Amino acid sequence: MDQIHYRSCSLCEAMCGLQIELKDGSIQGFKGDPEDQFSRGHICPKGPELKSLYQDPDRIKFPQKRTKTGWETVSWVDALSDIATQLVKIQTTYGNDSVAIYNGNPTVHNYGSMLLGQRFASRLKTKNNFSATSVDQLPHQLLSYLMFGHQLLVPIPDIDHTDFFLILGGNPFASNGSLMSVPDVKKRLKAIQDRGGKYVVVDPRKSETATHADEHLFIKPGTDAYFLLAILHVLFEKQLTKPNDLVRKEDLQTIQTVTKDYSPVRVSKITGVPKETIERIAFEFANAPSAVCYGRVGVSTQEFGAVCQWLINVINIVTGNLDKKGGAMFTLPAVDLVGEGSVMRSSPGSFNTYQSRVRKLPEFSDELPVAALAEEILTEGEGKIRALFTSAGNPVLSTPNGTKLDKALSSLDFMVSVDFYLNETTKHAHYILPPTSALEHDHYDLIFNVFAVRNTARYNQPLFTPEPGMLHDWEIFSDLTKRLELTRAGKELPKDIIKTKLTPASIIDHALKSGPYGNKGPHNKEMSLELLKNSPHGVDLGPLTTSFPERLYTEDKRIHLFPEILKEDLPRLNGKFSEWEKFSSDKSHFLLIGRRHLRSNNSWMHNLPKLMTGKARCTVMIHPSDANHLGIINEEEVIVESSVGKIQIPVEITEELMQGVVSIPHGFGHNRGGTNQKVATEFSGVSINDLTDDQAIDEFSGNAAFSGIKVSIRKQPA
Ligand SMILES: Nc1nc2c(c(=O)[nH]1)N[C@H]1C(S)=C(S)[C@@H](COP(=O)(O)OP(=O)(O)OC[C@H]3O[C@@H](n4cnc5c(=O)[nH]c(N)nc54)[C@H](O)[C@@H]3O)O[C@H]1N2
Ligand SMILES: Nc1nc2c(c(=O)[nH]1)N[C@H]1C(S)=C(S)[C@@H](COP(=O)(O)OP(=O)(O)OC[C@H]3O[C@@H](n4cnc5c(=O)[nH]c(N)nc54)[C@H](O)[C@@H]3O)O[C@H]1N2
Ligand code: SF4
Ligand SMILES: [Mo]
Repeated sequence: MDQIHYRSCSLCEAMCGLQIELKDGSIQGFKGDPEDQFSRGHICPKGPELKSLYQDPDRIKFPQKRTKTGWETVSWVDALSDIATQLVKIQTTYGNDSVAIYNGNPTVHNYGSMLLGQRFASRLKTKNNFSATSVDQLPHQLLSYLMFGHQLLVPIPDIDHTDFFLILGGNPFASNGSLMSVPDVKKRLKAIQDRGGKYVVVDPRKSETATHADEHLFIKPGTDAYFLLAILHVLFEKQLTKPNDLVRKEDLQTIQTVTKDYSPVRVSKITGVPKETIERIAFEFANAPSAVCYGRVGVSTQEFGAVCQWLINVINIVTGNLDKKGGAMFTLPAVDLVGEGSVMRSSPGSFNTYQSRVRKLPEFSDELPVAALAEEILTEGEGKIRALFTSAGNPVLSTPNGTKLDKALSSLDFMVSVDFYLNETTKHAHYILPPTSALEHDHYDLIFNVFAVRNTARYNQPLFTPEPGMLHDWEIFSDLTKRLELTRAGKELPKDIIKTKLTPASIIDHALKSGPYGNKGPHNKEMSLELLKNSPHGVDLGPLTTSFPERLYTEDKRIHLFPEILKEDLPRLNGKFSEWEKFSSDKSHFLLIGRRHLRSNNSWMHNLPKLMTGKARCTVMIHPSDANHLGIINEEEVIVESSVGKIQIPVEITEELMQGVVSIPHGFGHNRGGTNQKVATEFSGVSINDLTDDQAIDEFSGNAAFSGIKVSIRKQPA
């Protein structure tokens, strides 16, 4: 029987609509859903591979227990009961913080895992709560919390209406956009040009996005904060700023004073961006009918990640482009995680209310920076982490100094991983609890609708029924939460999976109805789960609209243009500038940056054969003149060494790279043994995070600083 199934892809942030053709229950065709008004038929090569993921012979479906003789399949009830017992025992003996949690990136793409996983985490009551946030977008959320009063009030580029788009450290051609859910980004960027606008990319590499931009500016990795300060310097100097009633005059004056030191002349010397270019960009930005500055991974994960996000917000605000059509705007999603009074309002945030034990790194929103995880396991003393619970993450490959974490994980008393692969991280677990894959469960995008360039809502049912006895992420967490409570209370543990009435779908149904577009909400509209079930292509809720001051959640209802606490970071910023002034790139040291590829997804889609064809991807890119100087040729294997480790990797000579800079993608390194991902192992590559340093962080926010790691490159001994 022929049938068509519609769903939203959950692999990256773009939320493309998929149209899946079935014949007799098996997938015959996969394409973009042309009727999805948000993605308009767009799809990338990863979307169809949801099928390969579903069919992957290496995918684990039932609980695995590590024994002396290898992995053994065990029953859910035995596994879950033992886990609850062990966790309670360890916490009773060593305190709550002795059990740590790490949540990886796919958690935020899986609403069931998010909703019920958070409940489980809250029951564990541990301060040692880590996630991929602190190797990614932490600075954005921190600055939204400090400036606008809520960590999820993240300004989103109004790409469909802007006239001038300034992109720093983002490569949406490869990533399909981030903190800017934007399917079909190529067409949307092209449309800016077609309507007479322009987009400019600031990046140490002439990326795919930069290649198509109106202008690309090479910048020395890690110096973006100074570039942004110089832009502001010009804006103030040339009186190009616009008033904003929500901003305090004193803040504006203090910022103006700070920027005085960072003239384009001084800044050009350390960033590599010519003085005239900085001046011109500032003019063009300020004079465009609408403009937006946006910084992503390349500027979030650097030594001044927080300062960068602050300055980006300041530039948008003082040029009159915040909360304005064509500028940086805020979403109003159908499930509102931000609005006061919303049933699903998430915590506005918190900062530095406690610190990590060893290095005293700051907490953000009840989480500690993951760069501290390894040392918290390895450092003896009270409060040491003895057990770890990971879900949907692979921190051995994704966090700085993976080698150290690898070692740390092997020393744990107890570890549990919720994941369907035996990978570089989960191989250390005592239990692997596998959830269903995307096509086997329902989907609502709780998080990426908060970051989307249009307001939309979409709910899709599962395509396939899981094999009998498989569990969804949320079912695993739901049972385990209850089992933990029963164990603590000294009660007998049930011999069946503990089912509850509270399902992810029931939770969002309530939120949809009482949300901004629901019948119990402020505007009495029709939004509900039922409506979404009857709208397989999703519901378009229109373009982003202005929302301040109503949706501004600072206590005084004003924008905190210069958060008091951030002033403490200025001496460090000044100090580093002087260091940069002295820094001269000798030819033996390079600044290392990362990159993404359209057909990869962090560390975990390397086991899907169709995505691994083509040219080798895990290479070190280097400029021809640098390669020449080192006497190395294309495809030659070289040794790249940093202060923490060294790897061997083939060379890819390309003029895309700025001189003195080299680039290696993250997520590779499937050669560690003990895993079971046959395709990934065949294309193993090496891990850039065996070079990145867990001590290299943005000291203010605690976020990892991946951009601009100092490395040396040399030929292999003959
Ligand atoms: N295909 C694919 N898509 C993905 C992912 C994936 O792995 N593959 N991952 C997803 C995830 S988790 C995320 S967070 C997003 C990230 O989405 P993006 O932020 O768009 O990520 P990247 O493609 O890594 O782009 C980062 C860019 O920053 C540049 N860069 C590095 N250092 C610096 C610097 O110091 N200054 C400046 N100005 N630029 C710098 C790099 O050269 C690179 O071009 O992508 C998501 N989408
Ligand atoms: N050097 C360097 N390092 C980086 C980055 C960089 O740019 N440079 N980028 C960083 C960024 S932005 C991010 S987000 C992190 C990502 O880092 P992580 O989140 O730690 O790692 P992923 O590679 O995304 O691993 C995801 C894991 O989740 C599993 N998984 C997939 N779907 C599901 C699901 O539905 N449920 C469950 N339970 N498991 C699932 C996969 O099998 C895989 O094991 O990496 C960071 N690391
Ligand atoms: S761009 Fe992202 S959401 Fe769209 S099909 Fe590709 S992976 Fe899926
Ligand atoms: Mo990410």
